[in-house]
Amino acid sequence: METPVTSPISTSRHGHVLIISSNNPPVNALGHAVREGLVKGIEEADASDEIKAVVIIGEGATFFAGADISEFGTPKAFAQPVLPQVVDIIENCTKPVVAAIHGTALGGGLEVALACHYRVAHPGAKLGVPEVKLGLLPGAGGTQRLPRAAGVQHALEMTTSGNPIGAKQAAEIGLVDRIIEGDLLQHAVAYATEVADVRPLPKTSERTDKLEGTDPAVFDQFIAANPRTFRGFEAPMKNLEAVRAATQHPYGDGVQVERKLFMELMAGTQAKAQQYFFFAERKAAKIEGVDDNVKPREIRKVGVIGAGTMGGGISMNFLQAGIPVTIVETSQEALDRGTGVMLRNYEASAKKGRFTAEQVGQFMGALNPTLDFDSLADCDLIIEAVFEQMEIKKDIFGRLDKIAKPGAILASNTSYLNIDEIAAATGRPQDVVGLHFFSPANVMKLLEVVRGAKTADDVLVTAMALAKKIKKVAVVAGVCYGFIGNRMLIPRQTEATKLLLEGATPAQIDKVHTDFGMPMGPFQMADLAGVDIGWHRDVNRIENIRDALCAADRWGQKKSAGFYDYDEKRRPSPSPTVQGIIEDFRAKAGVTAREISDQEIKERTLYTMVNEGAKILEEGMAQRASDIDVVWVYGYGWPVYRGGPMHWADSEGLQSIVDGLRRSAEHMGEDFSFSQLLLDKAEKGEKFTGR
Ligand code: 3H9
Repeated sequence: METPVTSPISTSRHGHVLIISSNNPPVNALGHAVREGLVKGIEEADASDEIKAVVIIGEGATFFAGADISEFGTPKAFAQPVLPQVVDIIENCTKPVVAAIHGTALGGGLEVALACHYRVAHPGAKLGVPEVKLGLLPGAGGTQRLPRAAGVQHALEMTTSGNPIGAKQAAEIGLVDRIIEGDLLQHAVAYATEVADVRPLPKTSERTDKLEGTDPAVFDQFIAANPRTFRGFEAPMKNLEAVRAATQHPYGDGVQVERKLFMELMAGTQAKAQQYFFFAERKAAKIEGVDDNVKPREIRKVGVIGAGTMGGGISMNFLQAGIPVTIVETSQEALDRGTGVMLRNYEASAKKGRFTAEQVGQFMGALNPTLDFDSLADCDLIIEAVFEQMEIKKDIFGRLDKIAKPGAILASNTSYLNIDEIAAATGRPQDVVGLHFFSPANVMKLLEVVRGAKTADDVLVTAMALAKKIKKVAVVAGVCYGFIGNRMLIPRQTEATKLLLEGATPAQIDKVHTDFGMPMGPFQMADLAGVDIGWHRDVNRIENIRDALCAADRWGQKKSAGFYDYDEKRRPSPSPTVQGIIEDFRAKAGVTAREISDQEIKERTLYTMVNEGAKILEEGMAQRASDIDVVWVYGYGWPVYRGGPMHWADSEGLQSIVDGLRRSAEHMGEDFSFSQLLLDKAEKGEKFTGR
């Protein structure tokens, strides 16, 4: 027996108003069945004399959050009616159609709303066209209707940034006709009744008022004012081109341009990578082997040990999420310095309009700075953020074991050290977990959640839930040196340094990375983070170029000298001193400089990272290849349009990665060994990431 297919779209009548409601959880994505149902709903309205107006509304959490991304690349995406047809059918309805928006009207969802004759919205609603973040552009008339409704400048900002705006701003710029405080459906029906007889029907596609007099120079000015938006990414420029077309052509022709640009983007590798990454990010939240029913522990108060850069940044996350923080230091001076930095950071954000002065007051008011370690006793989660020394950490965890309340989660922010060893310093290893924040911890979105051998499931679940609450993207990592992100930096750093000796310059190596799309190369990163990290002045041994730089007081940007020289505006230039140091080492090692190709740099610094990622996977230190990609995009700025190292390797072809590594193996010597998983997958023609 066939199961009856129920449509996610239902219609009901309220007087003379037809209500078309969509029930397609979780986000009312505009999959094929929804599109079909919407068209049927409009046909019903057109066919009935009784019906004078229509309301389109979403059930559950939201209005339509866009096209169904999981349909992309499948025949369903092209199954009729496609979204461009649906929006035209809505706009051509003979009765006024009102979009009733709550939650989010995103992408195709906003395009549906723009095709409606009127839009009303709940004050908390958000409206936007995030397609650019998926490597696309609004492909259902959005690039043509948006500038007509909101003007060219807003359309450019919204399409190229992908960031949504709130309902209030949407009303100010003409995207929303009325904000509705009370029951959305009831008021939307009343509004529809109010406008039922207004003719002609206001059609956004027919408007030209906001396009008239557009200065053709605005497009170049916009590009010049937003260079970072356009760097490396293909989609922002095509969004801009589509909006420009709205100012040059009548609607029907503009839509043709939009379609062509949309299809070009859809066929490209960037859109594939960015869509892959959308799902990768969401998958990262899922923990293998943990039952869905495991409930998180309640976290009402957080303790942080150490008020340095990390401890302060970590605390800020919780304060902003409304969770009070007790921060502990060993000296009043360190405590005052740490809280002073936090306050200054907040004040700087307030100046930029990110927070109000009142919010800053609330955040700082919820911070309890103290020298009394015992005042951590009532915290539900305590995060240690002190020096990277095992003995110190063990001592702290031993003390915590004595004072923390039963069930409190004890976390370490270590970047490299063994969580199991730290946990063994307590009598409750099940409550111990690694929470590796990235610097600056109040800004960087990544959180590595390090799962110890004995970490309890509910501790992991709590860490993941809390990450979401403080707006981080969390990835589960196993216990190994450097976890996922920093571990993959090691081969890159090793080879980059060796390449200097063999004949490359810091600038050449960095350029290969920045041309690839990374925000900076290995040596720019070293200068930013501090060349002296991990350097022991007291040992006073100069074994490598880094030691020599440190001994010459070249600690990086903070000293205006590192691998590069820096001027007073922190602009780098190649350093003859560094070149001299490199040449000295070369001479001592008896190495003759040779010409190094960019391809070799790529093989030894990027392909080796893929190889290390494969080792991490085969050892079970990451749950899935896509988690590694999430770490690198959010933790180190790997260009999202390349999907992350594992997805990128897949798109290059694993065999070509293996071939490149084989070519460079003789130069890498004993520092390099192949991941068996990489070799196997390459041989079988498999991929790491599936898509
Ligand atoms: C588009 O519209 C193209 C058109 O212009 C042209 C067409 C011709 N499709 O994020 P969450 C899933 S492009 C399919 O955790 P939140 C998501 O995978 C689209 N699935 O929730 C997850 O599944 P699971 C433009 C989607 O509350 C679940 O829903 N629109 C879609 O933190 C919950 O998601 C966008 O780019 C989708 N469109 O945030 C909007 N959206 O539970 C993309 C979500 O299995 N979506 N899912 O892991 C978002 O930004 C956020 O999901 C949203 C909710 C803000 C809506």
